[in-house]
Amino acid sequence: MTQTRLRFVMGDQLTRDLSALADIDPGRDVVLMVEVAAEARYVPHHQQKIAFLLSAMRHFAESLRAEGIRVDYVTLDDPANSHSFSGELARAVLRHAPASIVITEPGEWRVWQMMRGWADALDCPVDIRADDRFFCARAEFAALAKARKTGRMEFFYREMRRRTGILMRAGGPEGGQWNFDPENRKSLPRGLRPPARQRFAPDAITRDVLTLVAARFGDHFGDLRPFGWGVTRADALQALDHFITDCLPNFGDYQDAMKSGEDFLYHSLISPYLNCGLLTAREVCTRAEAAYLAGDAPINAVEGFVRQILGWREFVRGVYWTEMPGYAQTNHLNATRDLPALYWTGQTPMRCMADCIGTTRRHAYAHHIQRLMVTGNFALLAGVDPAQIEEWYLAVYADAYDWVELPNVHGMVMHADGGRLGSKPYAASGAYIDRMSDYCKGCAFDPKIKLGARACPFNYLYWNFLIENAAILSPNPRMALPYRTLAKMPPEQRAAITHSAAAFLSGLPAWPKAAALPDAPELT
Ligand code: FAD
Ligand code: DLZ
Ligand code: SF4
Repeated sequence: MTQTRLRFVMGDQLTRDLSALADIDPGRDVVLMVEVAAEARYVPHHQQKIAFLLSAMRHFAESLRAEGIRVDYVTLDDPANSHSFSGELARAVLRHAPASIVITEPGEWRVWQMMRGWADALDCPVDIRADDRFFCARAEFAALAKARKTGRMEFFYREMRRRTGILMRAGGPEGGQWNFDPENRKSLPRGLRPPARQRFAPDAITRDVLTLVAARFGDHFGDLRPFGWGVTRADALQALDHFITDCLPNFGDYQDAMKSGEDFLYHSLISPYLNCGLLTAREVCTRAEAAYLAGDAPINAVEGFVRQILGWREFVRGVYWTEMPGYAQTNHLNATRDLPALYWTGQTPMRCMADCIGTTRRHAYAHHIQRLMVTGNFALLAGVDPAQIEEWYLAVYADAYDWVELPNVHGMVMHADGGRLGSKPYAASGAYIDRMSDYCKGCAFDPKIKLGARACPFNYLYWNFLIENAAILSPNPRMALPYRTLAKMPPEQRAAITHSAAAFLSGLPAWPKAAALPDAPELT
């Protein structure tokens, strides 16, 4: 009899076309899937994130079995479970004595390091295959980097448009320009209600998982219930349909808007599905392009959406794999402050922070501008240690894996990479949040006041950040404008800013002290 090949599929590889499942022979091969506590605990993942992944894994295993494929599935409550990938592979090798182990390369450097030791440790050949679910292969990005075509996201993105033909017409960009971002910065007009979002009622498998997660990880951050994420490919396709029909037409206009009580606005909510493999980037971009070609969504919306996936998502992955492991080690702005407890408690009188952390707690989700311009901006201005804020982002979002979280936080938010990802830090004062949201109305602080007890902390923290980092940031031509303004400030004003910031920051560890989290909005 021909010897078994063991096909090892991890939780973010739930794609039937995965390279590790190509050429599978149901008569000979076994798929191995393992639920292990190490993956839930290497950072303390949000309870909904763990439940989402475990339920999606169990449903994926069912769908393979329905095809007649043998699946060896180790559950979290299996008494013999060693609770690590390496330990479970070792046990599976003893069970199946395979001729080889077939795997798709992982999404995280941490697992990549483990994986490279498996052939020797298990004394079994390991066939590691490329993850071809991305538009740009790791080697292709490295080659583009050598050819100096990956310096900035925008040029990489244009190259990807040309290579894929997505949103291209007669060799040029559809709509006559590559980027419609300037049209995509509207705040939400009063009276415009975003559509109710589709959520998925837990089935028996998900209900079992919810019970398991509550018992084992009930001490982790985040509400476990209500749980509304889809957990199958059919669910994910339904969520995509709903987005394309009901939200995409307005996605561009209100991409940067924030509103309390509106956790999702017109965003797609598909990142957890994309990142665990239930949707592919190609099908998502194709669907959005088709909506544009059919006249169902305007170009600013469709281009804005495609840019996030074909541009940003591919770009951050490329940067991650070409720059790791050194990428995670840099700390360009020498930031060292401990992560304030308010990130876990959500208790703060700053309404914007309380709202964004509340959304995160309720859904294991916050949209991009909340992550970038509220919780991210605050960590940047407060000088939080990059490693600590990175761990928070990796733990709390259902879509977070190191390859995508790290460049966004280390690079885009914290500028800890010295500008590899973005040419300048996205630092902003309270005026930005006031313009793009309704958070400031009803906040204990006032975005128009610059100093003093009622001043919005983002105001003096912003100028203090510029003062503290002047030696590093002022030579950057893209920072010339704020540094010119700073240069015109009288010394006593600068001293007052420094004083207010120091007083605020030294009081931060004493928070939480006020403001309960906002009530959950209704989900339908
Ligand atoms: P939409 O707004 O509908 O966008 C569509 C899709 O574009 C997303 O699903 C996502 O796949 C992609 N996308 C958009 N922006 C980015 C980006 N900057 N990088 C990569 N992909 C992008 N995204 C993650 O998938 N995982 C993370 O761990 C993650 N961490 C982030 C941390 C910070 C500090 C910031 C600023 C952004 C982070 N992002 C992350 C990017 C982005 O915020 C999320 O992809 C997005 O909010 C997911 O919600 P959505 O599906 O509704 O996205
Ligand atoms: C995030 C996660 C969690 C919580 N649990 C598991 C698990 O039990 N089994 C599994 O295969 N994957 C899990 N994952 C996703 C992994 O962390 C992810 O596949 C790796 O980080 C990829 O590099
Ligand atoms: Fe946030 Fe400042 Fe506005 Fe309050 S005033 S909501 S702290 S930006």
